Amino acid sequence: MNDCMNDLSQEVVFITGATSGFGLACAKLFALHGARIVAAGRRADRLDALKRELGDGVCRLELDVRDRASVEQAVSSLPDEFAAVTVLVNSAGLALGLEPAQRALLDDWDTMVDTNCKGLIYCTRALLPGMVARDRGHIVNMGSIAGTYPYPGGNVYGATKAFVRQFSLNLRADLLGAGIRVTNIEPGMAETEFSAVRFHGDFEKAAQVYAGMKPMTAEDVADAVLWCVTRPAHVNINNIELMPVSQAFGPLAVKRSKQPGQ
Ligand code: NDP
Ligand code: 8X3
Repeated sequence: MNDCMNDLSQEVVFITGATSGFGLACAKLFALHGARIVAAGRRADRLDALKRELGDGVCRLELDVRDRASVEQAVSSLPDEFAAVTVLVNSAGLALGLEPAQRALLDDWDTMVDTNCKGLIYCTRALLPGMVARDRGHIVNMGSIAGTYPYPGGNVYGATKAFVRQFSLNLRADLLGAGIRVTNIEPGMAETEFSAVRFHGDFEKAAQVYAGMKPMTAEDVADAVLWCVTRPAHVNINNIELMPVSQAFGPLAVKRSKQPGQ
């Protein structure tokens, strides 16, 4: 990192999920601080809009992170000025459904594992050798409080985020001495397209999730990512857990029976 901690003009930041929510907010914030951005996502129109807004400092990458060959090809054919990626923000991800495990759709479970776990490791594995060769890099993974605290219907989504937390810690173990930092960000409720995606496009149901409370914004989370990346180079933020003030913990659930002892 530069002497002037918020001058990111030497950074190339590869962001997955840059078409919406946290990834989009990170793209705008890091660009504001002078970084070059590789913006990855599936929706071409969103990438075009971002490119129009941020200009030549953005390399648009139409990419499905679940497609391992495409990830490898995209990373190996980045234009010269974007090829030496210094920061990877793995934000692409999703929750699908809130049904109990016995009623959840297996296709939804597949999609969450393929995106949140496999997509994240494909991008990480593709970019790590370059970072190690240059002895410089920072991987920021988007976990979730759902990876730590269970809740009904969180089943596979929460499990994918527990994977992200442990993978992040294990990366640190492997990368000791390599000058690469790894951070896991664990947000609670933030209003993005997350709930609309979770409820398969039911916007009314999605809006109810945030009714009568003040969720975090994508910008709040991007601010935490920027803070981690702009710490002095010898400091690694392992984990950040952040929640809206209006979200907290409940007691453990107990099933009670009218017949004592059952
Ligand atoms: P959004 O739905 O707003 O953004 C999700 C992003 O992921 C989109 O840019 C989408 O792009 C991208 N994405 C999804 N699937 C793929 C894929 N197969 N290939 C490439 N990109 C993909 O949600 P958030 O910004 O809220 O979520 C970002 C991350 O943060 C996720 O990992 C989520 O689990 C996590 N999170 C969210 C919280 C919240 O309350 N919002 C809280 C805690 C964690 P496109 O569709 O264009 O491909
Ligand atoms: C999403 C956060 O609280 O909706 O990862 O599970 S929460």
